[in-house]
Amino acid sequence: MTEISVGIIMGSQSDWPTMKEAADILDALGIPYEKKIVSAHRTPDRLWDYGKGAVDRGLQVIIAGAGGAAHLPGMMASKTRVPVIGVPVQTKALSGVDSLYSILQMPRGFPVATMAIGAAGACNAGLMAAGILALQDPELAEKLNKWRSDLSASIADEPTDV
Ligand code: RP5
Repeated sequence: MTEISVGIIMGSQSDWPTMKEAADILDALGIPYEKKIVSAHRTPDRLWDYGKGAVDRGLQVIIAGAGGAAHLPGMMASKTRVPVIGVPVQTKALSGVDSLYSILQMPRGFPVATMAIGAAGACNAGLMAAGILALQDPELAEKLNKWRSDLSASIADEPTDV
């Protein structure tokens, strides 16, 4: 796999520590991606251009993370038919419940596949993107199967005092 098939976009530099969890999964599975800051509010023209060009540039999945008034994933879903996976970034003021509700409650017709709040959601967004791509890519499917069984194998039978 050499072509960039996944776009990771986020509303701010401050989202990167969270969104890096998605990038780490894609790195681990050898999936090429790009990462961009695209803010629905601060750079709306950038959002528009990104959505407009997504299909022609060969993107197959977009992972979009934002916090607070988190309009980026939904606006991106309005602009492109490329599937959008939304990551609600945890916020200081409202712990990310604001982000979650902003991303989750899309109107009929324009879905965003919304993950959990924060780092676990970003990690799962990477895995969800991998699962989508693996449907058409047997080599990636094998890698994803191994990643999953390695995770299962790493879980202890019994808890210990730590
Ligand atoms: C949102 O506002 C971003 O996605 C970020 O989560 C939040 C805060 O942004 P900064 O003020 O840290 O740049 O647009």
